[in-house]
Amino acid sequence: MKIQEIELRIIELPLVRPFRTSFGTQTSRQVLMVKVVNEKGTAGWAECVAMSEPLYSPEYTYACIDLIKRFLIPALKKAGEFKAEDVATILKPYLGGQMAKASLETAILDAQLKDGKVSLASFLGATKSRVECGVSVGIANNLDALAEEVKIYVDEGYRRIKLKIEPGWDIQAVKLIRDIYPEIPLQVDANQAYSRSDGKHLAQLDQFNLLLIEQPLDEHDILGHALLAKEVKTPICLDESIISLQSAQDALALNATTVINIKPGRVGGYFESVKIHDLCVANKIPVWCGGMLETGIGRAANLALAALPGFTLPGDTSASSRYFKQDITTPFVMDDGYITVPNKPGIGVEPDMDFLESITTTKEVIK
Ligand code: NPG
Repeated sequence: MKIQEIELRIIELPLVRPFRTSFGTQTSRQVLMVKVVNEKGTAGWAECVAMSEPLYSPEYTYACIDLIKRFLIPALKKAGEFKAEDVATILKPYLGGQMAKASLETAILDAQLKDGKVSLASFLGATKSRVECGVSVGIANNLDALAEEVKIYVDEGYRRIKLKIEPGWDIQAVKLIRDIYPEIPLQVDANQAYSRSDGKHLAQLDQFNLLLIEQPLDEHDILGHALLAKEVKTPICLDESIISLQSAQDALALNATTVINIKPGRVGGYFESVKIHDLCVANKIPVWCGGMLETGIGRAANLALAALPGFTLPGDTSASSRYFKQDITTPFVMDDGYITVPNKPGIGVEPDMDFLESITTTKEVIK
């Protein structure tokens, strides 16, 4: 394909309730939407999962826009004609920027698959038509509020609960939810909030039969995670540390992780995600699909990935209503704890343009 034009648009979507993690509280989701139009006039869509501030990863919305405009689009234009499969190689000289790169690659892939009339799910090798849904529960104001929020999700049918934790909001919160729901699949996510000396403290979580502890330590501290894995019995799962196939290989070789959360934006796209999936399948490492408060555009693509056979744990692939009163696509609805994987060509969904325009804060078209 050849690029005819690229539209970069920032939207601001309010969240149904504040989402607090160890790195901050979000009340709305700022999203960079990327639309790529190819030489046939076919439009492909993707969203960039970077947040408005560099709190979860070094990338943030305006840095992504700068990278995309200043370096990535010119590199693609210089390449002339290419396929989605070539995008990562074309952009490789520019270091980092996985989220920005993933958004371009995915929009290009969406257009390519639409032209070829192939769904992203079948293109990636999906074997499931629906995927099991988990939900991520933010840090609450108090234990009563936590129990109340978890009850809403359990009643809605979510099949796995993930509690956000940080020092001061961990053992008691987990004990409370485990006491109320002795059987429910439960896991925790620290977003790097602990340090190497917290091993004994975190080992107290072993009594609650958790599926995993996600990213307890700094993203660069692979050795620390390997040491921690010797102190706690609960499986360690890396998220922020896994930014590529190489980092997944290293973390596995060093026994720093026994479960991996794959987020396509964090690793530079869906091709890299499938490579990590395949590595994990070959090593009998369970994987699950993470979430970054995606709109229906990003959610659709994540569902396609989560339908691959190695995704044996429920992901953060919640219904649209978990985060948004109104989504920018037809909302993803959960039925009996599952969401149906889109099967139309490309990512399988289109934005509602009227609604998209109404929540757009900036927009520019690059020819
Ligand atoms: O369901 O989309 C979702 C959110 C799941 O907890 C979730 N995401 O650390 O994994 C995370 C966290 C996150 C959200 C990270 C937003 C970065 C931005």
